[in-house]
Amino acid sequence: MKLYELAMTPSARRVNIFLKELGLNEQELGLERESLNLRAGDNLSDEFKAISVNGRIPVLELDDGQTLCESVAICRYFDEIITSAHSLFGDTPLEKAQVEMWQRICELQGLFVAFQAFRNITKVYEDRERCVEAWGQESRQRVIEFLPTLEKQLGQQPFVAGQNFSIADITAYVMMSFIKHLEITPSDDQPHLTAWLTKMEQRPSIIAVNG
Ligand SMILES: N[C@@H](CCC(=O)N[C@@H](CS)C(=O)NCC(=O)O)C(=O)O
Repeated sequence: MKLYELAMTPSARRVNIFLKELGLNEQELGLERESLNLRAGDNLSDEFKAISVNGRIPVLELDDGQTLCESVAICRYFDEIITSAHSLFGDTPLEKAQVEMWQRICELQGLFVAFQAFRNITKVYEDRERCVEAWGQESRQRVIEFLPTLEKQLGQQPFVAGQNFSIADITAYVMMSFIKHLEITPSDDQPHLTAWLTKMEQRPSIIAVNG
């Protein structure tokens, strides 16, 4: 198996934190890694596009040549092939639905909006997409306006999707660490979000990935 990635990017970080949480032995699993230089356009080549439907990293290439893109799909694959007492996608029917709900909320209203803000404000990928500064600024504002949703939830539950750490925490944490690049941090009236962030930064999986 080979994971195409760029370790510092948010989408690769989602997969890498997930893998650390699973605690699997990458050597035993035969997991190799290949790092791409995205800014130089390694992912724009015909060769890469042939293995990545969305043209982005991360991509997991299986031993039989089949490939998976989309970070959550890759996490789900690892979750299914590894035997563990608890799934980061939830265990009971209700927990699974709650994790799915919060995962989608954090992704659709948080992380992807932050991506739009960063890409359109910094124009980092203007060699490959049209950038709209005003859309970037609007997206940045929408991220700020999403944080109270997390603050409210974390005031009622220890983790984003409820009582247990889940993939929703990984998505929310990756978003919170990424938005520092947009000069967004929790405000003084968001103590639960701040405390949860500190708790996340103490998790061995996150310490390992943050290096
Ligand atoms: N929804 C995708 C997003 C993947 C994505 O946006 N990857 C970025 C790095 S975080 C990328 O490859 N960017 C290069 C480009 O846009 O050309 C996922 O979760 O895997």
